Amino acid sequence: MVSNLKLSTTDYFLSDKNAITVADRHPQPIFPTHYHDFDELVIVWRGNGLHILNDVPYAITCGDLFYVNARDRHSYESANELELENILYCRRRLTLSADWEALLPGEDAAQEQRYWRLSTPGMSVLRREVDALARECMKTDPLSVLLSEALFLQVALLLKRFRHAPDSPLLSDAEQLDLLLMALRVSIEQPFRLEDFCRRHQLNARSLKAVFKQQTGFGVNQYLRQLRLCKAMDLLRHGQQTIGEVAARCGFDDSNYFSVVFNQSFGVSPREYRQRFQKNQDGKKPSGAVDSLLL
Ligand code: RM4
Ligand code: NI
Repeated sequence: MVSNLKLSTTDYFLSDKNAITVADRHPQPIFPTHYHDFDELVIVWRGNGLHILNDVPYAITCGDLFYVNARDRHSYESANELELENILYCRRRLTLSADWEALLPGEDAAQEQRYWRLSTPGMSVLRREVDALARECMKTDPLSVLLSEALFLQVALLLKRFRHAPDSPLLSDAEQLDLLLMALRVSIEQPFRLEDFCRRHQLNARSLKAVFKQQTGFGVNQYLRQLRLCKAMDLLRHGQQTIGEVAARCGFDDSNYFSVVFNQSFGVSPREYRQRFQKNQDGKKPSGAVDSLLL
């Protein structure tokens, strides 16, 4: 069934000079199939719904980005607390010289060029920029019209910076680092293989290693060893486990090897280390700390 509902520029734009208008849809209700004589960018902030674009269904939620062209047909068939921003724009009114075609996939673009994902840090940057654009679009004087266009150009560029194809988890260096640091913390007890981790998250091991070294000053295994030894120190200071148990809790399956590594790092054996911190049987005070990590 072909829908003939057409939305017109005259109903949505402030004047015939304004090239952009920001329509917030907080919430976006269900909306029948339609097309427009303007183009629109859709940024989904929260909630979920079913978006049908050119007969292709998309289960949408926060971080989804659509480039909808004037002649594309789309509808919102269901909506649950769906909140989105519609940035409506009129290509023929854009006056700044920029490669708009490359920035905003046009009529000839493939369907895959119309749907992207935004990273979370990208979303927070964009919220601010879209708000500024929304305010500027509310005015009709020539300066504001031009400034709206400049802000729109900025939004279009930022979308390109922060978007990624839906099936590629393009995480920033900082996000990759956070993910790895978290994974290492929960791997104190179990073996950790960077290659497996990278395969699971589709990351490049070589570049992640370089970022890790640059930001922490450690190699990944060196850092993991320090986490494990720290945990061992804590257990030896405060716990009652045997040395074998401590070794196992810190990811060493061989307690002799654990003792060698511990000794190399602190110059004392785990047993001696414990004695320095825990009261002797006869109630004597502990004799003092070995603090410096000789890593
Ligand atoms: C509707 C819906 C449509 C958009 C119009 C302007 O609520 O979001 O997609 O074209 O607003
Ligand atoms: Ni629309």
